[in-house]
Amino acid sequence: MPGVPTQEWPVADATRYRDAGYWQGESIGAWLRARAAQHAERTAVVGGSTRWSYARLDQEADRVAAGFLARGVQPGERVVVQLPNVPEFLAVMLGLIRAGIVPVFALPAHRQTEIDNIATVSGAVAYVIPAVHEKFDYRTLGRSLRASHATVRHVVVAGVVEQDDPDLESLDAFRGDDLSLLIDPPSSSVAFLQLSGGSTGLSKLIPRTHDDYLYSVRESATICGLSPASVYLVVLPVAHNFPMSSPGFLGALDAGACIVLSPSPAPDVAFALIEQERVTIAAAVPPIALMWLEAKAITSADLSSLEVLQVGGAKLTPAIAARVTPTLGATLQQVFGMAEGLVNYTRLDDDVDTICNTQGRPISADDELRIVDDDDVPVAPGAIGHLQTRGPYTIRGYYQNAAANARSFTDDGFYRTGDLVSRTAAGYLVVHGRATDQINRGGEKVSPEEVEDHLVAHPAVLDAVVVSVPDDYLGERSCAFVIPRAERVPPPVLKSWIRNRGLAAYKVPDQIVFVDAFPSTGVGKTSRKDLRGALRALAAEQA
Ligand code: J2J
Repeated sequence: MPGVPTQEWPVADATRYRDAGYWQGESIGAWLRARAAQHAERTAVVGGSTRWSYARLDQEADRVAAGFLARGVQPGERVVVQLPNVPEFLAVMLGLIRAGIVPVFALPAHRQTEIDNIATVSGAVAYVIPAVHEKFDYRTLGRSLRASHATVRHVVVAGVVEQDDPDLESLDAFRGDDLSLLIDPPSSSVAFLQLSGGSTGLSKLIPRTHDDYLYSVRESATICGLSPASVYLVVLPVAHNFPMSSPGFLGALDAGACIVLSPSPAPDVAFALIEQERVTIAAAVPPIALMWLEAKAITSADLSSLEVLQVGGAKLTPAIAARVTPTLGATLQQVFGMAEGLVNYTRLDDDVDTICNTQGRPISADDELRIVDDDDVPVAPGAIGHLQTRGPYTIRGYYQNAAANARSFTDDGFYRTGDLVSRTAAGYLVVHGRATDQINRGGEKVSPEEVEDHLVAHPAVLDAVVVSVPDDYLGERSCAFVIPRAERVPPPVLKSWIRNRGLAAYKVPDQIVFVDAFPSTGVGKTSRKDLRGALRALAAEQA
């Protein structure tokens, strides 16, 4: 079976996970088929004017699977998928996975630099895009990817394609009816590649198997109380791991529930959908939760159907957490997860104190957690340390990236999350920050190195250091300290120059501060890390 080679779980652990019933030997394609048989006529997904039943979604996935195979895309090959919150995303994702073709999920915010990099690292043979979304024409990205990557054989547009455009093909040409080429992939194979938030500039790809992902999805659906009566609202980008799997739209499908795709998290859009579709559960990052809390006072929308608001992706402050239930009437669920695997939830019946002040506890009794000091030695119970984890749905290594694997995993297979946490006596985690320099901008992860590399490429910039500064709304925002060569380029010019380098807008520094020199950190040769620490302190003082 062609497949994506990956850092596998050791045989003893894999056997244990199978024997425990975590890994059930079912592919995601077969799982969808079974859900469709069980719930055929129920509504699976609502997006725009489209409503698909479970039977229809299953059929749409079949058509994509058949179409890509008929066009010569082989099982095991990778396809970059960059689609917004539209039903076609589900058809393409589930169709490719059913065919054993491996989707690689990009976010709609990604631009040429990120897409080039993702295509290179994954060795993609095709790229699926919308025509235009949020006023951005993805077809220009598609053409440039075709021009720069000889290995990309198809750019597939879910939307309008001009007749005579030689570089672009319509998704309709990748829909078929002939399922004779379809072979159910092994459940132990890699179903798709997720993107890591990343603390360095280059994308790290996260290989998730059918077995391990379905386990986390099933358990999450149970923990979050999903049933056929649930209606799950997707307001975050649908390709992100949180709305995909915690319990996400896959958890909704597992339960026979209905998925509602919102084109935007803006209160006017999302609240209207909550009222119309009687949404029962939604997942947000802290800035969206805060925006909803503020908007509740002035909306006339009926939000009474909302039973659970999940918040995760970045730290939710206890003060904002405490406002959720009194304001929205919904139970708050904090979710601390990562695309690499481990997900923690507060439970719906936890007491208010636990819900407001912790980031939850793991899904599985077999999630192994270690909290250690800088030398990997466990800290005293209750003390703050680095979180390391290993378990039935946490990867043992990134996709083809030996250097990152040596850094990010211990010799005994624990993933170094980079998060600083403590654990309560009841086993709940509290997140205190990150040990790495990664900036968590309201749930969107920014690598300082990546932005610095682009800044110093500007002819007027001698050196640049990017750090996080506390922000009431985002939690953290980014600030670039720049040493100019001679003239100071106005910050807006520098910002648009960064954007024009083909970088996602959320990576453009929120603030640019010119300095003549960086502070001395008093430790001889200054490391970037020390420098960032000193500048973070300086920025906090000035704020
Ligand atoms: C503090 N930091 C958090 C939280 C994530 C569910 C939920 C979130 C993600 C996600 C996910 C946090 N409080 N509640 O994949 O399935 C930070 C941590 C973590 C990193 C992972 C899911 N929830 N974080 O956010 O891969 O630093 O996944 O290591 O994007 O986000 O980011 P990502």
